[in-house]
Order: sequence, then C-alpha cells, then structure tokens
Amino acid sequence: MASQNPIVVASAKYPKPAERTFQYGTAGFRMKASLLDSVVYRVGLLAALRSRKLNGQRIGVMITASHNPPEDNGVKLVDPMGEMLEGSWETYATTLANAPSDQALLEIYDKLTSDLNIKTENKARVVFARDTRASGPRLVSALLAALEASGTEYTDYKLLTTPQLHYITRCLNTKSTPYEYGEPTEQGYYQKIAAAFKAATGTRKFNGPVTVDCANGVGGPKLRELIKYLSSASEGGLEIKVVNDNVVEPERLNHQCGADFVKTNQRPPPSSHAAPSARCASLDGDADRLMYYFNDSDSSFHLLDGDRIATLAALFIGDLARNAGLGEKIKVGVVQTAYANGASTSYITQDLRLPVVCTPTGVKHLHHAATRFDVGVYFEANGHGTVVFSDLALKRIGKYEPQSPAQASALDTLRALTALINQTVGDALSDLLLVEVILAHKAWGPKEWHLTYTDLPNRLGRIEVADRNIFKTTDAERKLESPPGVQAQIDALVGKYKNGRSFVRASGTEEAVRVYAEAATRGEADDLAAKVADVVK
Ligand code: NG1
Ligand code: ZN
Repeated sequence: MASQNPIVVASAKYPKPAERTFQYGTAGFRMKASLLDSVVYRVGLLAALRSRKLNGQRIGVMITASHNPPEDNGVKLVDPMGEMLEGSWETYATTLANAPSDQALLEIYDKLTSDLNIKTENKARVVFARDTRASGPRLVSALLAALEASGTEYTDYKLLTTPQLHYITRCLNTKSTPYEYGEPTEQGYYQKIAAAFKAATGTRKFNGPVTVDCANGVGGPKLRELIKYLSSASEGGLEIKVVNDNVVEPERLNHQCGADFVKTNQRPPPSSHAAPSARCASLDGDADRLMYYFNDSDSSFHLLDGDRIATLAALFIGDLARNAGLGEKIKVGVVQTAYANGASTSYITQDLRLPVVCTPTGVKHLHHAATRFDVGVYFEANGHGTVVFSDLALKRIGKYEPQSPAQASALDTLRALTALINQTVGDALSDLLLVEVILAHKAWGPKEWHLTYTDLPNRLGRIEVADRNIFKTTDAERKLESPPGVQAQIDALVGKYKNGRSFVRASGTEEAVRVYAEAATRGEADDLAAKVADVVK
C-alpha cells in the first residue's frame, strides 16, 4: 500500500503549512524557523535524489539563515565541488516544497526519479551542518527523517560555518583524485588555511591587531578554533581580537553587530571601542560575509566593503602574477553586481586595467562568471565573495620555473594564496586572512587601503510594494523591463545628476523592492534615491 511508503509515513510528521508557497531563492529557503520543518524534510529528499543522480557523490545541506534575525532559519544545498546547487534543480526544490500532501510529495519524488533517469540502485550520500540558531537541532531531525526514509548515507558535521561545509563537501568528492582539495574535516580546514597563511605571510610584519566582530554566530567559536592553528602575536603572528562571540544566548545573533549591520547602518557595532585607525572586521551569522572598517582620527567612519576587498585582491594577485613572470599567461578578471560602487569599477578598469563583468545578484551568478577567467575575483558589495583559479592557472602556477629570486618569491606567495583562499564559496575566515596577508605585504593600514580610490556617495533603500513580482529586469538587473515606462522615468531622473546611476529590482530574499542610487555628492545621491523611490511606490 502506498501509504506505507517510508517517505509518506515520515512526511506525515512534517506537514506542509497550508496556504504557504515556498520558493528556493537567492540563498535557498529562508523564513521564520517555525514554518520550515516540512521544507527541510523535503530538501532532504532532494539531496538524496541529487546524490543518486550524480552516482553517489556527496551533497551538502546547510541549515542557516545567515544575517537574518535569530527567529529565522533556512536551508540550502551544496553541489559536489562545493558550489551552490545547480540552477535547474532549484525548481525541483520549489516543486517538492510546495507539494500539497504527503501522497503528492511521493508522486513528485517518483516522477523526478523517472524524469531525471535517476538510478534508484545508486547510493545517496549527504553531509550536513548547521549554524548556532536555537531551531537548528529541531530542523536537523526533520532532515534526518528524510535521509532515513530515502535510504541515504549521511554524516552530521554539527556546527560549522557555511563555507566550512562547502569545503568539506568538495574535499570528500575529490579525495584520491588529481583535484584533491584537502582533508575532509574541520581540523583539515584549519590546518590547510593556517599553513597557507604562514607561507603567504613569510617574514612580513602585521601592523597591530585586527578586531573581529563575529555577529554572535557560529563564526565566533570557529575563529577561536582557527586561531589555535596560527602563530601567536609573540611569535610574530597576527593578533586577532575576537568580539561578539556570544553563542550561549541565541537572541544575540546578528543583533546590533555583524557584517550586515555594519554595511546597512554604515557604522560600527555599538559595542565597538576600537582606537582611531585600528583595523576592525565583521562577519555575518554563518561567516560567509566579511566587512572591514575603521574610524579616522577625526572619528569619521570608513567602510571597506566587498568592493574594497575585491579591488585589493585583484591588485595584489595581478602584481604577483606579473612579478612571478606569469603576467602573460594568467589573466585576472573581476566580477561584480550592479550594487558595486561605480568608483570601484572605474578603479579596476582604468587604474588596474583589468576586465570587469557585471552579473545579476546572487553569488552563484558571480561564481559562474568568475570561472571564465584564469583567476576570477568576485565579491558582492555586502562582503560575500572569493577568488577562483582555473585548472589551467593552477597548473601554470604549480609548474612554472622561476627565473630569478624575485620571481621565486612572488610565485611562493601566489602558490600559498591558492591554498589560503576557499575557492568553493565566499568565506569570511579565509577572506580575513587574505586581506591581512595583503596588508602585511604592502605595509598598509586601513587608511592606505582606503586611499586607493574614493567611493561615490550612494544610498540603498528598501520599499515594500503590493507585488514585487511585477518588477522585471534585464541587463544584469540594471534596467527595468516592466512595469512599462518606469525605466524611462528613472533614466530621466538619473540624467539630471553628475555621475548619477540608479536602478531598481525586486529582492530575491525579502518581500520588497530595492532602490540603489549613487551620484557625485551625498546630497545628490540621497535626492536621486528618494525621487526614484517615488517613481516605484
Ligand atoms: P536580495 O534580497 O535579492 O537583494 C540579498 C543581497 C544579495 C545576496 C542575497 C543572499 C544586497 C543588495 N542583496 O539579496 O547581495 O547576498 O541577499 O544573501 O545586498
Ligand atoms: Zn551569510
């Protein structure tokens, strides 16, 4: 009898809330944790299907809601190479999540199995982890029920940052192959990063400590763990001061701290007491975003966001490749979204003379575009990003025989960076050490870094509208196709401001429309943002 099918029996314990439509968005499913049990159960089934389809390669499942408030949670899948779930499978996730009954769910599961030619005799293997949210353990039980009902082998990695799970997934799937990525354990992650950090730093000195705000999330305990593998300040290593690492009181997560707070409010967390010009950084709730900032001697606040990290990395890696004698063989490119400050884009093209590609919002788009370069640097302005090296670039960097001591030294640093950087996905811990290596090499403080170019004043607004789905974009989200006529009104407004730029798009993670504007002065940027907002309201 169909009702005795284990998938149906277990599904009955995780009923779908009626009247709810779920969507696998820019970062998986994300919402109030109380609504998420059926979704996690069904995502577990999809992970099993995905693994069977890929002949038993490991699929990752991460339970986190990143920078969202503590009462939210979310779930997303990680593909075998540690990348985000392939786009076409997001639709299957949405279909499964919205199946109206347990029986309908089984029918969709069976139909996907046959439509996608999935061999049911293949093994299914899943690895999973969660952040520090109070709802995590309950959602893990829903996931386990799905993995058991679908006959899936699994490993529970308990608490991890999102990028650590991406790392482990890739390690497991490349073990004993020429593309081996590292030891598939949390300890292996720290060992790999710490050794690479030491090699990349060489004899350079750090200019004082860096204070890291961990958003009271999983990044706190994990950064403390990583520090145990690094040289101490007394041995000439980097001093990292960890703040906002309270994971005992879950309600503190992302509250008045963290990368999203700093970026959105353009000010340090109220708990920060950093001295003038001291380097400060903030992670987000699952440690895949990183923001740097500092207060000047006159107390003015300066943000060093994802655009700044991207430009710093592109500058340094471009120089290293040239100094190593690989300038002609390794082409560096940068990938941004429309939210990147126009001044950063001009700096990359005009000063660094590197190509820039603009993609729609969402790291999967950036990551994909970055893989088309030999070395692709990609960051969203909000601090989520990394650097990816093509197989060819890795081969060239690995095999090149340096022609001088200077080339040898640049090459050693470049090789170390390929191990330091988490190439699977944006990783705040790995990015933090990357920035520290570069600043040490250049003997720069945050001020010198900030002086590389001057940001155009900008404003990002959020507007609640009746139906955000009517806002359809084209040209990497920089132009509206619908509603008709709105783009023409925006263009007319933009034309009135010096260095004006503005665009509107529907958020992929919130019930809202975002308005971005930049212009030559703060007053003009604010004015343009307000006028464009009036057009879409
Ligand atoms: P939406 O809500 O689609 O704008 C936001 C961020 C993205 C990305 C996703 C996933 C902005 C303007 N948008 O997307 O960059 O990080 O969340 O977390 O920051
Ligand atoms: Zn995050």
